[in-house]
Amino acid sequence: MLRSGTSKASRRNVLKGVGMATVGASLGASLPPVGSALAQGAPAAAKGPKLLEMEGKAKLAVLGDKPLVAETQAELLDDNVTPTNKLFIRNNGQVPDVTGDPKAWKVKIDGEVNTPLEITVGDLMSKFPAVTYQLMLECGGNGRSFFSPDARGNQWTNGGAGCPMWTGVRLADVLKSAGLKSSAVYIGSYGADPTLAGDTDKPSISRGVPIAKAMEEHSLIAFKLNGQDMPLIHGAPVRLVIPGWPASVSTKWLNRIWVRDKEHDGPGMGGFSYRVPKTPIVPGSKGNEKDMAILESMPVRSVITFPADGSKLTSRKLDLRGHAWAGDFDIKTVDISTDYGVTWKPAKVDAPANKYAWQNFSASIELPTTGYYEVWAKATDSKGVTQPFQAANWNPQGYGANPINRIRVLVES
Ligand SMILES: Nc1nc2c(c(=O)[nH]1)N[C@H]1C(S)=C(S)[C@@H](COP(=O)(O)O)O[C@H]1N2
Ligand SMILES: [Mo]
Repeated sequence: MLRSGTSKASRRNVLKGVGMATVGASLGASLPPVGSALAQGAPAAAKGPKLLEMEGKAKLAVLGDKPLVAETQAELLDDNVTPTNKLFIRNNGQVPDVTGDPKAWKVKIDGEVNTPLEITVGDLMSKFPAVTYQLMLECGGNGRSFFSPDARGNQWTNGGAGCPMWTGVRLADVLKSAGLKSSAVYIGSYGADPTLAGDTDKPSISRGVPIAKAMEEHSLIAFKLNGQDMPLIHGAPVRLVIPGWPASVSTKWLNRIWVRDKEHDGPGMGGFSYRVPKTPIVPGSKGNEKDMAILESMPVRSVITFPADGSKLTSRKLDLRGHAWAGDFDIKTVDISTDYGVTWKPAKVDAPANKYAWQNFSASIELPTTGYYEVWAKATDSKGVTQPFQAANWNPQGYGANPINRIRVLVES
């Protein structure tokens, strides 16, 4: 059977209101799901996903309990700067015990360096200049639910992403102070989180990036999130933030950076993990590990954050907005269609706050009649790469699904 690449969650969706300006009340859960094979709202379905109950966090959609994984519903991604309470959560193991003076926490820098260091957070803060940037954090599996057939893993819609403010020191400054040997080609990083089974002597995940990426000015050892001390769930007291690439390289609870003379080989670096096929494979097939390449830059993506999927509108005039981003690259254009992709109109796209920040887009559209519409958004990056109509380049663990974004609205007369 041929299936569309819509999210499983969205098929359960029904129209719902968000109670704002031109947006009326909910149509209610009594209506059958609207026939929108391609719509892809956040999984706020009739029954709905389990919602996160955690102090300091919004009611994010829980994708998994053990380990804890929660995504941000599209309408909760509306802020220009993602508030801490709305930032998605992705753990691979357990949350470590982080007690005692955060400034005494140690990060080891070893491997291909002239002077191995064991540096405290206090020294990191006092010896290196602090910088603050708005940086994308996006799970490598973001969009996975749009793959058909299903790919293994957490069924993210578009909410495994956020763009908060991060403060920290440049990873480059720290690596330079240890002195990189000419043999240094890659870093592998480690956090203090025990595995799901509770092991503390092996990492739950340990990924890394080539030295060139680590040395970029936006690659940080971060100690603040939105101006506050790093929350425990997001990696206290310090974490890596290496924007543009799968967030699995942004190690939380950072306690070691191993400078390598070859590609890092920790858990999460081999097999089908964070890898995509070099040449497209048959969807649903096993694939061959040898034909996979490490996913580096994340792909181009757009998300309409207002109105919410399933909104009931009281006017044909719709002021919509959202964000678009493209890994290591900028967004060139975002186009909007209200006729299933037959015609497109350009949205207004703002410049990013800094490199690696998402870009806001907005559009004022006039829907031709009352009734049911899908509103589609399609971003194109600075290389001219655009979002496909369906999740493309299927792969066993489901990375890089970035189909055009679709929401449903109903305009009442
Ligand atoms: N130590 C450690 N770091 C980690 C992880 C983890 O499980 N352990 N998960 C990674 C993955 S897969 C993602 S998507 C991001 C999620 O960061 P967040 O929970 O702060 O949103 O953290 C990354 N860093
Ligand atoms: Mo992730």
